[in-house]
Amino acid sequence: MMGLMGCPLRRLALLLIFSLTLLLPSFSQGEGVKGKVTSVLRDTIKLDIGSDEGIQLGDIGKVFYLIQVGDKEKPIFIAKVTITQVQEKVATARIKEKTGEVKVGFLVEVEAKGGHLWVQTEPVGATVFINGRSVGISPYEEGGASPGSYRIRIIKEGHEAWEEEVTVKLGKKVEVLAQLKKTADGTSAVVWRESVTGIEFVWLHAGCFEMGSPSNEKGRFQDEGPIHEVCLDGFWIGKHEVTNRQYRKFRAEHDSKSYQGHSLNGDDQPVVNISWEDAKAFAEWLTKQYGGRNVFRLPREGEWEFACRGGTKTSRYWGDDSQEACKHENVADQTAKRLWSHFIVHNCDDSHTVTTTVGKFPPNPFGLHDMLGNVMEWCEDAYNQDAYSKPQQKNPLYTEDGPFRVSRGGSWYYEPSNGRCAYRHSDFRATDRTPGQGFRLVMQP
Ligand SMILES: [Ca+2]
Ligand SMILES: [Ca+2]
Repeated sequence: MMGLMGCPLRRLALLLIFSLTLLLPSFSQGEGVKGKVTSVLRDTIKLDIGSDEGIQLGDIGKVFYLIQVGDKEKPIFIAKVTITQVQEKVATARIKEKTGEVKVGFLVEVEAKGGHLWVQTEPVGATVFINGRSVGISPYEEGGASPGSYRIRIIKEGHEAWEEEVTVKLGKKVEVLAQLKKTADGTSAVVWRESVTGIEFVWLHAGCFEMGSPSNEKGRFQDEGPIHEVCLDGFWIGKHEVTNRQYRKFRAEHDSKSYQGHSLNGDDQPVVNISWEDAKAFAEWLTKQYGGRNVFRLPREGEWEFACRGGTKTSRYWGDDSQEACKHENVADQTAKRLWSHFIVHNCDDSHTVTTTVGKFPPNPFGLHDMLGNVMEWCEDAYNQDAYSKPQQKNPLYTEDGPFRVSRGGSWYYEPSNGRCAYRHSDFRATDRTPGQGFRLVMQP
């Protein structure tokens, strides 16, 4: 875990009585007078503190607000400064923002208005996110952080993601040390396991890809073109399809049922017989469990296809030949055909009749399992067959009114043409529940 250390909170309140007699003849220095501004040179000022209560070594990097003259309601200047050097009684500060002209004279008040956040990691060189925004590479320092709570998440390839919520207080230094654990399987994927349901999320870096399929792709449908470039911000996506066990943390009574006597309801089988609305409700519920600090939702079509391809350009993340599918995914196969002769199947045998335990088949290049096969996965988008003729390049989402929602990736139930990364299933309404339909979640950074 981490170490959280803070210096003793010390509020500096010093008084400046510069021009005191002119402005406030009746004002007395009082206890707060601690020193003076001894020089001002462009954006650098020197503060002669002259007291043990003055600015100390530990204040380097901190941000303070200086308010000149005794009347706080009508100060001559207010400057936001960062302490850059402390030598015995004299501190040097850099002016960051100011109102009015900073002058040499007695200090009215020096007040710490910010805190100091210092994020260190072992090993260094990890990406630091603060409140969902990537802020830099560790070690990372932020002087003058506004008081409040900060959600810090740290990721580094080959290591488990790390996160903690810290509170920055006025004038206090918060030091965060994240000791990153190497991933157990030695892969380079960054995985974060959320604790309410146990879903594991894999971090996908921002990137661009060619969305859609070429006109000569076998089994292709018209709505998969034209191919167009899509660029995405980084996001987290479920390593697996959501399982019955995970879904039942939300709705304990949920029953995924069975298909012709074959159970779909095992704890580690993917949840099915849930509508798009059910999947959305699960995401909203999980978001609420984190008080909104982590936001979960369905993948957008573009995110889903980017995740499925894993950097590949073939129709499947493992190649093109549908007869090879049974080594890589749970598809409609010869096992199913023997029971249900009307199935249109892949010409191979994966030995699973219906859904199987998630993660039984090898991952794609991004470390994601069952992106193709097992269950078809709901996406956030409304289905629009012409979506690609008016493409959105950045983080696309199609939300037009209409009853149908996109689902992706084929399943144990569907013919080979459906089991391609570019395939867009259009038949299901937001309220439909079927035995081949499940989902995985995305978590926003
Ligand atoms: Ca199968
Ligand atoms: Ca799937």
